[in-house]
Parts: sequence; C-alpha cells; structure tokens
Amino acid sequence: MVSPTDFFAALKQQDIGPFVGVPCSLINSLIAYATDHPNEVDHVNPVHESHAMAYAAGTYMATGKLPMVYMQNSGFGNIINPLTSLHQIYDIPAILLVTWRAEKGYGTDAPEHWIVGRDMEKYFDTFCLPYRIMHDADWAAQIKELADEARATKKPTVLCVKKGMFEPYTMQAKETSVSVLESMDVLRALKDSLPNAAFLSTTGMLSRESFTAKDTPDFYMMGSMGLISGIAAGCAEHTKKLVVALDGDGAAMMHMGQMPFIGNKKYKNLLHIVLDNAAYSSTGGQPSVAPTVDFAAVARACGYHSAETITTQQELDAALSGVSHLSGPVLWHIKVRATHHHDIARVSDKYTCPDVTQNFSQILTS
Ligand SMILES: Cc1ncc(C[n+]2csc(CCOP(=O)(O)OP(=O)(O)O)c2C)c(N)n1
Repeated sequence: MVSPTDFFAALKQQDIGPFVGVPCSLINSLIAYATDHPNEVDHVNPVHESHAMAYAAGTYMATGKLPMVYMQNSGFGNIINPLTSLHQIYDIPAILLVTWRAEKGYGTDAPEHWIVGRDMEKYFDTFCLPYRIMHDADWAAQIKELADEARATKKPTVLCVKKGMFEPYTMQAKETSVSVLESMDVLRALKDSLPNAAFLSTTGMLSRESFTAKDTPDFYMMGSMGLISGIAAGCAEHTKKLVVALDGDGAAMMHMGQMPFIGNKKYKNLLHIVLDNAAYSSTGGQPSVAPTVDFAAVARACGYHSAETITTQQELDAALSGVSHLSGPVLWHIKVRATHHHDIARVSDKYTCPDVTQNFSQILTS
C-alpha cells in the first residue's frame, strides 16, 4: 500500500498539480490528507467531475502545470464531454486518476458500479486514453510515464486505481456543519408526517439512512448522483400525490441546473429537501463547498414558490405542521450534523434496483 505522503511527494517530484476532483471512498485517505495539508497539496473540490476538468484546463493554460483530476469511475461518464470537446481537441493535458469500483464486474460491489466497472479498460481504449493500472511495485514510475506522455502528446492520460492501494489516513479537519439535527431523526419525522407522499432519495448516505430510518416503498436511488430532483419533477408532472425529493448537499450541487427547470414548471406537488451535512458523507466525509451556498435563496431565485432554511428542531416542527397546505415547488434546506454511520444497511441488501422501481411505481400510480 502507498502512503498519502509518498503519493503527494511523487506528484511534487513530477510537478503534477493541482489535485482536483470529486471524491470516491477508494481514495479517501488521499483527499483527507490533501484537506489537512493545504500548504503542501494544492487541492480543489468542484461539485461535478466535468467542472474539475474545466478547472484543470484553465489551470494548464494559466500556468503550464499538469493537473491531476480525480474521480470515481461512476464520474467517468460525467467527463466525456470536456474530455473529447475540450482537452483532447485543444491539446490540454492532465492526468486523470480514475478509481475502479466493481473491477470484478457484475454482482460484485454496489449495483451502480456493475456496468461501468465491467468495461473500464474498454472505455479508456475507446476514448484513446493511454492508461496504467496502478501497481504497488512500480507506481511512482507509472506516474512519471503518464506525466511524460501527457506532456509530450498534450493529451490526458489515466492512472486507474483499484481498491486497497492507499494506506488509511484519518482527517483531522473539524466538522463544518453547524446544525444539531441528526439526519436519521429528520428522515423519520418526515416519513411519519407524510404517510401518503411518494419519497425519492439520492445516492450517497441519504438513501441508506432513509431506508434504515423507515423502510417505505420509496425510489431509493443508488447511482446517478445529483439527478433525484429531476426524477421527482418527472413524477410530479404525472401524479397528484405529494412528491418529496430527498437530496444531499453534494448531490444537489452536482446537478443544480435542475432547479431553474423545477421553478419554471411550478410543480405544486413537489417538495425538494436538501439535507445538508456540508460533506460527502458516503465517500468518507470530505468537506463540500455547501457552507457557502444558500440553497433557499437559489430556489427562490429559480422560481420555487417558497423556500426556507431549517437548522433547529423547532423550525423543523413548524415546517412539518404546515406541510398539508404546502403549495410547491417548495425547497427546505435542512442543515444536519455530519454523522458517518457506515455500519448501516444498504438498500441493495434487501431490494434489487428493479424491485425499487416496481415498488415505487406502484405507490405513484395507486
Ligand atoms: C457521478 C458520481 N460522482 C461521484 C460519485 C461517488 N459518490 C457517491 S455518494 C457521494 C457523496 C454524496 O454526497 P452528498 O450528496 O452530500 O450526500 P451524503 O453522502 O453526504 O449523504 C459521492 C461523491 C458517484 N456516485 N457518482
């Protein structure tokens, strides 16, 4: 296993940086170390993998430096556009650190990784990306080769990282969430107060927490990070039921562009809730940029009927007491504590993805 200290020392030796991307649990020790050592590692955390590619392109043109863009293989799909229509045609190099969840393919790891995990190497070939699968023995030489090739060709190259490559490192940085509310309590209260609503929850810790707090026939999304409010919009258009989209701060920011659409369409039966723990909890609790975002103000500016920020039990109780008269689209920005209970059940322990679709469709159409 490689220590984060050695890894970043090797990047420094090859003059590679900044280290920019969206987290994956397979590299949480690298991100934690980078977060704790801002003077040693130039680390930047945009909200979407394509934004990381864009930032890297800007950095290269401004400095000539060779950035490393990190992402989970789930996020590889998010970079195809800037990869092929920015970096590769404008001669803008970078090293892409792509993690490899579900490297053993179908039926291994969580279901959202099966299809992309099965074919990683084919994707690298298809997109003309020279790559190395990181090896314990010669990883530093691999990084040098990838850097040399990226610089010589002015095109991106890939360091593909499997599970267990990096030594653990525990982040020292303090919790940035200011709330006293616990997400599991909030979720239970929401589900108890809204027994007839159709709930959808985002990938991340939220679907697992919602399922554990109260197992109702919801659309528990395990992949497609950030798309829950868009799916909820499609439901709200076609049902009279109250549709509740449970979003995470990281997920909501990843596809915030759905909010102007929801505001424009004025779905009266849509309640969009952002449970904001100021972190990417499910990939290791890396801080997100949510503390500087006023989600309620964004929602109002996008045309939601109303929006509020909730940080206390009293505010939550008050919001829930008026929920039967709700006229949407409404956004509640609920700030919750960043708790990292990784021992809780996974939805996939009980339901397959098609089960989830079927159960939820029945609720929507009943
Ligand atoms: C496109 C994409 N990028 C990255 C990931 C890896 N990932 C899964 S959950 C998650 C964090 C989600 O954070 P947030 O929405 O704040 O929810 P939390 O886990 O804190 O509940 C990340 C980065 C992913 N699944 N898909």
